[in-house]
Amino acid sequence: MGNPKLIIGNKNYSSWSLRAWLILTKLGIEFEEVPVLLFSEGYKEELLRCSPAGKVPIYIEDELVVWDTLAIAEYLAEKYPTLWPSNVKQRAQARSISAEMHSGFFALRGAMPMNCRATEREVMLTAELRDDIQRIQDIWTKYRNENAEAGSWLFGSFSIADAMFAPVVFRFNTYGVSCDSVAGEYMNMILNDSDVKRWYEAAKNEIAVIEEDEVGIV
Ligand SMILES: N[C@@H](CCC(=O)N[C@@H](CS)C(=O)NCC(=O)O)C(=O)O
Repeated sequence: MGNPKLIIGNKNYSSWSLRAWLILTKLGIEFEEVPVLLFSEGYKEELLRCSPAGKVPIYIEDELVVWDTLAIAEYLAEKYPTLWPSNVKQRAQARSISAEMHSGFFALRGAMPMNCRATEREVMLTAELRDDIQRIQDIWTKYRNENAEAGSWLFGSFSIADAMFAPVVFRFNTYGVSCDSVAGEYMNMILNDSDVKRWYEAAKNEIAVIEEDEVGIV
């Protein structure tokens, strides 16, 4: 039995890769990172050789292949239950906001693609985009306020919910979205997290450019 593998895309652009990577990294288990440059020649065939969905992230443990971020997160949480809050009601809340992120926020995801190394980008704030931004700040504020005494993550300790929102922090940073106080503190905490910083440094050193994710240049 070797170490598990995580196939990820470009660190600068692949928000789903960041989520799965952060979960594994926070567990502190050894795993092998296998980078695939998205949209480079042959990348799709390479992904399809590993997973029928042909998308990153892909988690491989011996014969087992798990794809799709939420499925990877849930599989890991079965083995490492601390990835969800221990309280059943908080667990339901954490799952709700994680699922909300996984299945929604299309205005934000469309208009503000993750581009970790880019700064001072500006995009048009449509009503739908404003609503997504507000909803995310409301989520951060509510759970930080409720769990402030338990630690600095949404539910006190790090959980899958924090990983789900980590790429949003990079998005807000790139496109100059400022947050209210409690949400702003949470955003800064994530930006200063040592693992998130490690991802960011690697993203900055990448040279591949995905043109369609280079938006908001002023
Ligand atoms: N629902 C999937 C989405 C995965 C996804 O869209 N990954 C993107 C990168 S962030 C990808 O593989 N893009 C390359 C492609 O679609 O060919 C998940 O949660 O993992």
